[in-house]
Amino acid sequence: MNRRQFLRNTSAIATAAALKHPPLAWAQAPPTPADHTIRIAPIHLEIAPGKIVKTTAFNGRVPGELIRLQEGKAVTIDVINDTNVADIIHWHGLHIPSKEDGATEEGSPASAPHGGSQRFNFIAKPAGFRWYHSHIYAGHNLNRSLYTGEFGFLMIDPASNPARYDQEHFLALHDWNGFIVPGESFQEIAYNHSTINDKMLGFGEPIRVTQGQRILLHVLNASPTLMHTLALPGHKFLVTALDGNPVPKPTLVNTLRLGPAERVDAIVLMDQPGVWVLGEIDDDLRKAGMGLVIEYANKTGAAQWSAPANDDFHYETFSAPIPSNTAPPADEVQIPLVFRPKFNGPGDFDHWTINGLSWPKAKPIKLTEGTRYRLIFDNQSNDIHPVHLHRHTFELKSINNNPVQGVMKDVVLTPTNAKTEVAFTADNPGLTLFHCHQQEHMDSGFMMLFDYA
Ligand SMILES: [Cu+2]
Repeated sequence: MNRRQFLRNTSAIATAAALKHPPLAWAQAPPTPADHTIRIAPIHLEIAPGKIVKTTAFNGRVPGELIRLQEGKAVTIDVINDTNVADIIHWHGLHIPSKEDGATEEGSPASAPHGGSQRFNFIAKPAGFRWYHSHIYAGHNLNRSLYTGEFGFLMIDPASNPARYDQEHFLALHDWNGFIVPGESFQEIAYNHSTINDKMLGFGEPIRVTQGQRILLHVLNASPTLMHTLALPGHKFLVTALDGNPVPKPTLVNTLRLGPAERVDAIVLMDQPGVWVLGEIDDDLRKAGMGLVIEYANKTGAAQWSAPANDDFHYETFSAPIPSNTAPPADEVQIPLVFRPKFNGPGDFDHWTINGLSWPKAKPIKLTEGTRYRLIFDNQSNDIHPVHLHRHTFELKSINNNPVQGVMKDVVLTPTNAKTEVAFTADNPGLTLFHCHQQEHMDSGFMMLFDYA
């Protein structure tokens, strides 16, 4: 609170003193109570008995509260920052104005430290599994932004919901206590612990099921930097939506693979009684805690794990039939975007460039409202990048020359040394951020803006 705000609030101090929280330094006076209030504050999170992670989180819990909205309805959300650094929350996967989107690069205001607050107003759309998370720079500070517990589920329910299921579970994958591993020529980030929601494997409540039930899983990869692949021995996942958008061809698969920020909706038919581990297929990550127990009624004993027959998760699997002519339409405007690392000297992270330039030097690319664009991601690196376009949904068109049709997403994993094509209609004027969702890549320059002419 600055001096002016302090004076303005003096009369309220007597009242405020009786309250638990001090008067708030509102950037804009809040006229009415918000529908939701999110307080960002430090917490001690117990991810297993005696294993405490010191982090920051929303409303004292990880993930933050499930925000459930009705498609097409207006919502107000207050964000209050009780940490000691500026922070901002991004509403990931929504088609909302730049000012409300929660990215300072697009002009959304951050919340000042020590009680600074911000009110967000928007119409909830499109329907589907979205999420919200800190969108602040972290750099080498692995206690900020997506390295923390600052993430939560945001579900926008459609006007009519045809899905049939007996139980619904929201699962967020996260890695904790990141540290920098010095490499010979470049640095990497590793983690001490992994969790699904707030608990390591074996320490959370199991998902209790009965034979014949259909369990709907909403899985979010909220890891700052790691891809994750899950399996459930003896079961398959019927994938119904990617990034919250129904897929053209729901298909049974052995694994769910998610890059940072990706979401998968999948239904699992419970038809193999037992006690099972739903977990990371990577043994080290599963042992670090990434998993949870699925327990059938009247079954006891240690949870069983076995590796899946294969890792069969590919975007193409869920595609609509491929048309005979896959050439881009004549009126589609192509935008090639080349991703390359720039060696930054020994002992530092690589920097990342899009068409040769790193943020903030990259010039915004102009879009014309109503035009259809094809982004051609040319990943000339040995890293898989989960690239994210704000405020829009795109259609996957090809992955490494394999055509895809009708799969709608807001993040796509672009394979190494290959081209990935997506198409979208410029239908939401305003500054639009595009970046790699791998926190360290994003912080090392892998970011640019689109703007409307
Ligand atoms: Cu990246």
